Amino acid sequence: TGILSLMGFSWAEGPLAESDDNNFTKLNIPEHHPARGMFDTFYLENSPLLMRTHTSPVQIRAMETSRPPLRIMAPGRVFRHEAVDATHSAVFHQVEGLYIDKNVTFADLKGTLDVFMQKLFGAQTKTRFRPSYFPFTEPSAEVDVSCLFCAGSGCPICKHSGWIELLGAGLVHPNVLKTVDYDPQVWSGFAFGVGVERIAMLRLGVKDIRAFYENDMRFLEQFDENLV
Ligand code: 2U9
Repeated sequence: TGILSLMGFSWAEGPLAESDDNNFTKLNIPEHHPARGMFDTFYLENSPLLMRTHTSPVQIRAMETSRPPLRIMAPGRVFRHEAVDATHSAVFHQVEGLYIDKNVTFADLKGTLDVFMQKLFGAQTKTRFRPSYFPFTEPSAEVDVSCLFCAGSGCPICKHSGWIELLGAGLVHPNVLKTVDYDPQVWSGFAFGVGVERIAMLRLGVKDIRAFYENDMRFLEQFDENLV
């Protein structure tokens, strides 16, 4: 978040229990749409709310309460009802970024993520964008970074591909802009998301995401707090 803040993104937060509207419908994921299956959602009992599956509702709230241009990051805890293993936790953290202005293009997204990743992992870091699908972005991409352990030449950590999958990103879908009353003919934007534990595991060499949540002080105390 320090890097994003230097790049002009301001910090935004929101509630962990969210409305279906803010978590799904306004992000171009209508009720009964199969894309809802991408997110394994915890629904609350005796309440219409759900546990947010991403921090995107924070940006929806920000867009509803301010006029563009907008440049915000949304760091925070998210919830997915899924099987827990070494690389999956039902509770984890994301940082999402959102930039809305006139004439924002995919080139702006690529430049921003290039610099973000270079400042995070080192100046030699390269990015690779692969086509993907998210309901709230069009076009959408999965973003790989060159392997920080072998600099792209191939090693067990990148499974000899030279690349590590790290981010999701894309241009904000016109339907999302319309929902918050931003004219898609005037405004465009990009958004991206990244898992915080995933970055920490790569940088610190942690092999099991569950270690972050077991509160073993011997594990927690071994890290320099300025690194994460
Ligand atoms: C608005 C519009 C669009 C945020 C985005 C992703 C792609 C993404 C994953 C990365 C790893 C979640 O933690 S993870 O599993 N995120 O792939 N997130 S675009 O798009 C937005 C957000 C807000 C209003």
